[in-house]
Amino acid sequence: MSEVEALKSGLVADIESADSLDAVEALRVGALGKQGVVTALLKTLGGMSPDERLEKGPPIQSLREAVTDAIATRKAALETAALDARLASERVDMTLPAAEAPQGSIHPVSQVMDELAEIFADLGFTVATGPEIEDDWHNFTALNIPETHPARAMHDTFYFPDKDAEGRSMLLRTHTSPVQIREMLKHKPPIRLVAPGRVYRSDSDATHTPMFHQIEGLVIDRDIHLGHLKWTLETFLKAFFERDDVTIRLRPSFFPFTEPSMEFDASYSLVNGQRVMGGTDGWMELGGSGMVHPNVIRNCGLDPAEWQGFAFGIGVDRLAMLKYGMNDLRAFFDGDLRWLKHYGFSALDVPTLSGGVGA
Ligand code: FA5
Repeated sequence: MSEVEALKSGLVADIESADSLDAVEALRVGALGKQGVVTALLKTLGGMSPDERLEKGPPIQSLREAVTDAIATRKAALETAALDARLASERVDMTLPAAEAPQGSIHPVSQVMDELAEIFADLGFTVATGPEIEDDWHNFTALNIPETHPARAMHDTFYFPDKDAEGRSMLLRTHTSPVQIREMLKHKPPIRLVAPGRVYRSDSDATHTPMFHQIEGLVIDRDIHLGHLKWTLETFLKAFFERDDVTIRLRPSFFPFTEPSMEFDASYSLVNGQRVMGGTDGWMELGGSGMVHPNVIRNCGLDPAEWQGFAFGIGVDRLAMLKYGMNDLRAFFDGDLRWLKHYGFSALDVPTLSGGVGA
């Protein structure tokens, strides 16, 4: 056997028996590295005559190829074995009891959103959604708030600096009311829906946060009147707070998209500094409501002489505060795990009307 043949079988045997990726790497450097034995042999080719190179070149090239292939094969085998070992050691037994796993909890806002959907579904309402990045027309103009209307100033809007591709001013929606417009344009009445979601305003104190949640309600049909609105709000609040003695106060108000308009408040009492539903210590504003303005119905291509309706918008975070006795809205968004552990809900507490919405 020639010297090159002997070197080849020795190196290939060493590589095949290497027991770690580090050992393969050391063999690679020793053979193919700058100072490696195979590299040294390859370098000798340059000083050979053409005849000598024709004779000695092929065995040296074959040595290089054999060593390179052996390294690649061994490396792949060792990597596969390492992955198999890792997969075996990190296997999770899905049949273990849940108590063994770390437990998360449901945020009160998510819980309340589920409770609201459950109550309104029982009253025959569907659930609709709309975009949080909204255009000026859906958020304001179509809702009977033209560009010069002073009501725009009430909303502390976050505008985007640039217009979109179609030249529209874009903003973070300030309320869920634009979903009314989107749904009336999409579906023919009768309409009976709720639209829960995030809304944004430049506003911050104990009862106001820059991002908060609202749920919109919209009913459009023939012969709808204020009595339907009052019954719906009362029935909903009684189911939500799970008590029949819930007191509501309706106050005349103004929203450009409803006529007449009213705000509704719920009474609370202070127990150890916490606001708890019921009692006479104060009124907490929950939302706005009214009969849908004829201009809004017209803006959606419907005839207000034929179709009437009512709408309401409720602050979901405030509902959660009142029901679960929290006094600072800002804590909802602090991401403090201790707060969540105290107020959070088990993932298995799914609200149902038969089991209790606040279960
Ligand atoms: C509205 O947003 C109207 N779109 C509601 C409406 C809908 C009226 C349909 C008529 C018909 P208002 O700005 O009052 O109205 O907000 C409604 C509720 O959201 C308030 O009553 C309050 O509960 C809640 N809210 C308002 N601003 C904040 C805030 N910064 N943080 C938390 N909750 C807020």
